[in-house]
Amino acid sequence: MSRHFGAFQRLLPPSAVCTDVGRVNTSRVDWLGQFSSPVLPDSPKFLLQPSCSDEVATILKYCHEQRVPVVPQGGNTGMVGGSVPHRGDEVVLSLSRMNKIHSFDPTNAVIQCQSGCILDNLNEYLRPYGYVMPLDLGSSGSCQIGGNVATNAGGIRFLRYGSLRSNILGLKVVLANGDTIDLLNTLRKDNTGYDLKHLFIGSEGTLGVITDVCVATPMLLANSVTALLGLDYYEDAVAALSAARNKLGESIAAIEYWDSASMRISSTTQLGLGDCRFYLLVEVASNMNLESLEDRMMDFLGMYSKGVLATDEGKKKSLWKLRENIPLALKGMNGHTYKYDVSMSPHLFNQATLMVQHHLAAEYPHAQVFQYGHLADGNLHLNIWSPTFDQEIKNLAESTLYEFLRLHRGSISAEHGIGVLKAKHLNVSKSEKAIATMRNLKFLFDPYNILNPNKVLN
Ligand code: FAD
Ligand code: S2G
Ligand code: ZN
Repeated sequence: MSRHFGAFQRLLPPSAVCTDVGRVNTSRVDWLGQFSSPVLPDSPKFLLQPSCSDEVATILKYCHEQRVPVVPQGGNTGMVGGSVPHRGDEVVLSLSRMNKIHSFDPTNAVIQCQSGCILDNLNEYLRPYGYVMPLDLGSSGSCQIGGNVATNAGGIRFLRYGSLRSNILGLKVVLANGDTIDLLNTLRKDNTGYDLKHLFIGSEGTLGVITDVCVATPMLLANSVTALLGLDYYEDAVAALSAARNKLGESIAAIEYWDSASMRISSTTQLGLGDCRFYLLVEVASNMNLESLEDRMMDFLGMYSKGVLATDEGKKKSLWKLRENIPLALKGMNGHTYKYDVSMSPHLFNQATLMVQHHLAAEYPHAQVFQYGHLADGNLHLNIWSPTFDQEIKNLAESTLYEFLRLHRGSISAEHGIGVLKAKHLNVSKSEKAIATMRNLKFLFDPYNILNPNKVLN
């Protein structure tokens, strides 16, 4: 790899080649600490951090010619091992220095920026204009819009603003051979041939490197009210989903749920809800005055015996913290967490969880199962914890859960993507023909398989 190091030094400005050991080492391990690569004798001891799409094009042109594998990396908060080297010979191409905001058009409500912009920073930039980004994730402090687009990230605002995919108006992408495709445009409507941007949204760095994005931005709403319900049966949570739609309609901003096991690790504070089996967080947001919004929520809450209402920012934040703490608490538990981000009908979440729990209980009584997620999106986050990693637990959990998904035509990945973690299981949710077509696309865009090899398609 040292000959390539010399070449990159010749091809790029010094600031684009990073040899800081700490930075290089952290770039090779994911947020969970579950994916990293073997350190080979010729594993790169540097990472590339270009400042613009031209430098990305220079890098990929060279890597294509020299068959050097590349891992595009945003905030490195991905959950499926897609953002770090897997074999050990890959060069990390970090987009972190590409964090410039090009423009915001308040008439069209469209922001144009480089892909290394951190999600929180974009929200901060938009707030004075009265707009927000159309997604929000627990990782918003470090995930980048380029990584969000590459994973078609979901998050807690999916219910309100739809998929990130539906809010992307344009992209600039550099292909594996160094060609740049400029699909940037701020038009809301543009039916001119195949909509190529959609091939790159959710492609997890395997078809091209996204360098710039155009995103439609929704208005920042004046008022919001948050409520937390305590429920004794899962079926009540699903029923509350329909009741919320009837009572709260278009003002619903988010609906998240979690079980008592998740609550136990997320918080110690008593909320006065007593012991509940499930929790449902419901948030409404609108430009209507706060009193009317509060009345609407009270009307909904009145249907339940255990609920708390929050209108002031501090109280709303503390209710959201209960949900956002769950992944952080899981990561903090000494042991191993097996994460399953899956899609199915909301009716089935608890059944799927109990089935996995039942299959594990006999042989692995120490394994703990947690269920939480984006209820209205049909997106279950089923997590299992055990004191140490156990391949048998992983195999048993996967065979049970993926069989359930096959039976109920669910998806093995709702929002986190496939990465390395699920590449072998794509056929649970996609037909052989569909996978073969994906392979043809991959070959068309990246014939030498230099872009994120072993990710998505194993
Ligand atoms: P990275 O992790 O760096 O990369 C992710 C993938 O995209 C990799 O395959 C990488 O190669 C590719 N990639 C990155 N940048 C580019 C680029 N510019 N061009 C091409 N490919 C690129 N995800 C959700 O969907 N919903 C959630 O609610 C959610 N909550 C989270 C909460 C926490 C606490 C954490 C740690 C993560 C959460 N995530 C969630 C997962 C993660 O934050 C998202 O997948 C996010 O979109 C990843 O963005 P990133 O910039 O960190 O990308
Ligand atoms: C979430 C990310 C973290 C996890 O919290 O909504 O998408 O634990 C997840 O899976
Ligand atoms: Zn999620």
